[in-house]
Amino acid sequence: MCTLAFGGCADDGDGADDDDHDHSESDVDCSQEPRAEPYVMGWTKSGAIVDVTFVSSNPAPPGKTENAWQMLVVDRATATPIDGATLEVVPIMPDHNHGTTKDAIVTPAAGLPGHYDITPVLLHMAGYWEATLNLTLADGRTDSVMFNLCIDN
Ligand SMILES: [Cu+2]
Repeated sequence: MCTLAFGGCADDGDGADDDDHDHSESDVDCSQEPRAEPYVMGWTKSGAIVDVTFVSSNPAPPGKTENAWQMLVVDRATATPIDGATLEVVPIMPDHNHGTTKDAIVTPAAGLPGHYDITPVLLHMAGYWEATLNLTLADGRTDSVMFNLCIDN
């Protein structure tokens, strides 16, 4: 039995990814989720080295589906767009101890300095998600930012 108690859902030991949540999504009310921030174009999170900004989301706001995001990465010190970075997006639902079931592909957006297309960001369940972006810059430095968002049913 999987509950929403602190610590999330225990693994049932079958070795499989637990996609068979039995907790309800129907009572998700994002207006009552204090951990989440509303999606807006231009939503920016700062790491130690970089600022990462939502240029677009399709759909907008992000939904319970395969989302296509475009992000802008700039150097915080110089406000210069950063090309040549390696990005990885890791969405998790901390209340349920699970991630997503699909890896997003990240590609530099042609002709747009510092812009990266990230798709599909599969948020397959309504509720509170934390999408962490791990970045490795061309010079080997690493940074990360986290977007805290709620997905409506
Ligand atoms: Cu979940």
